[in-house]
Amino acid sequence: MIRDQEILNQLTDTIARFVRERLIPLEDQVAEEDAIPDAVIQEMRELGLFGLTIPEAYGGLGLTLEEEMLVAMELGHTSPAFRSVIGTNNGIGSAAIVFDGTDEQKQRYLPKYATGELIGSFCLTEPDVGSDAASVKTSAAKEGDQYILNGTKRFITNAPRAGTFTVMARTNPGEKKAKGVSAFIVEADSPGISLGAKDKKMGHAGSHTCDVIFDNVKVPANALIGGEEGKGFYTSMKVLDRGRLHIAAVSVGVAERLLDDALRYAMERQQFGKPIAEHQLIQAMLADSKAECYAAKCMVLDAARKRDEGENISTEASCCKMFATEMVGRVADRAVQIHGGSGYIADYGVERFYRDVRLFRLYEGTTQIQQMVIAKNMVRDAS
Ligand code: COS
Repeated sequence: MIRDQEILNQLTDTIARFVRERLIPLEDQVAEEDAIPDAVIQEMRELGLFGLTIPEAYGGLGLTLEEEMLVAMELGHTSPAFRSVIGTNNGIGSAAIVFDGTDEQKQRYLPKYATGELIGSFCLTEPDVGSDAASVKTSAAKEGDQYILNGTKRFITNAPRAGTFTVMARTNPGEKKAKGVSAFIVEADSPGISLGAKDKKMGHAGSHTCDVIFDNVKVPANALIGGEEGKGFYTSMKVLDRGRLHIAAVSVGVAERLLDDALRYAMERQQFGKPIAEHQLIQAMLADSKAECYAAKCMVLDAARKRDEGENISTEASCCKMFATEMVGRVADRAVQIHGGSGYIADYGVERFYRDVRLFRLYEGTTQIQQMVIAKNMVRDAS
């Protein structure tokens, strides 16, 4: 749903200009230094980028899902590390509170996420708990009017900058699966929290992940999201439904960028006496990429519109995540191929995107998990 096309156009135009004039020129520097300049983060705050999805009542822009998808596609036109900085506040780092938080939790945290004063991170994955997310081992034992958290969370995006963690922990040790898990909002300066070393990754330089270790961390009872035990896994699945669609939209944006770069190169590069864009085997790669990117874009916008109308889009979100992230993998591979030997050389930036997009098929649920979700829902709906 688009509430006001003109206002949305102003927002997407502003973001497109910011991406083109400010972020793209910094891509090499960010990759080299593995850091996003503080000045850029401050500009993101001023543009309201940390609060895109936070409801207007709490100081955000309250974008509908369709609007968010169009913004995510614009942000996809540059290195994914830039989007990662604002990604958790607009997605997995705030959504549990937006969807299921108490009024008090919303008042306390959402305005600060919206301004970017506070960075939110999402702690689900653990060393032994990846795809089988319902079996989290981190424990939250109730003692009087507080909970004591113990456990380690792994690959936590933005943890080194985080002010809060949404932590999925087991409140009922007798219940080994989903129903035993609760979600907590934990402030990063709570005694007993420590961070592991920054992970060395294949790509996404400038965006940091690390372990978050909880050692007898005491949190007040009102840190329980929604105030009810046993709801944490369900909350995290709702958070991921939305997050998966967002990753699909970013994948479309990155594919558009790669295709622009590949097309421009193919039109300039001459071989056998003419631009390689006039050779049919290059044209096939351009055309396949264009069609697949267009298909992913249509899927993402259709799923977003359905959710804006109140439909459950768990199946569609997984379809979009699976198709769009696999699509951008193929497009990145073809972009390298079209660039030939130059595609393998860092100066052109294509190899960096090739490494960056590999993550999209892994995080917020691997392609195989999306296949499981889709097929499981199909069987359930047909039963
Ligand atoms: N929305 C709301 N509820 C959901 C849901 C959704 N999208 N998906 C599942 N549920 C509910 C189910 O209805 C079920 O409810 P009941 O307990 O009332 O029966 C419960 O959650 C458990 O669901 P299910 O039986 O399907 O759970 P499984 O343990 O089989 O696993 C998957 C579900 C595999 C989908 C889940 O563990 C998953 O998404 N794994 C990947 C985790 C991931 O993406 N990690 C990335 C790191 S976070 S950045």
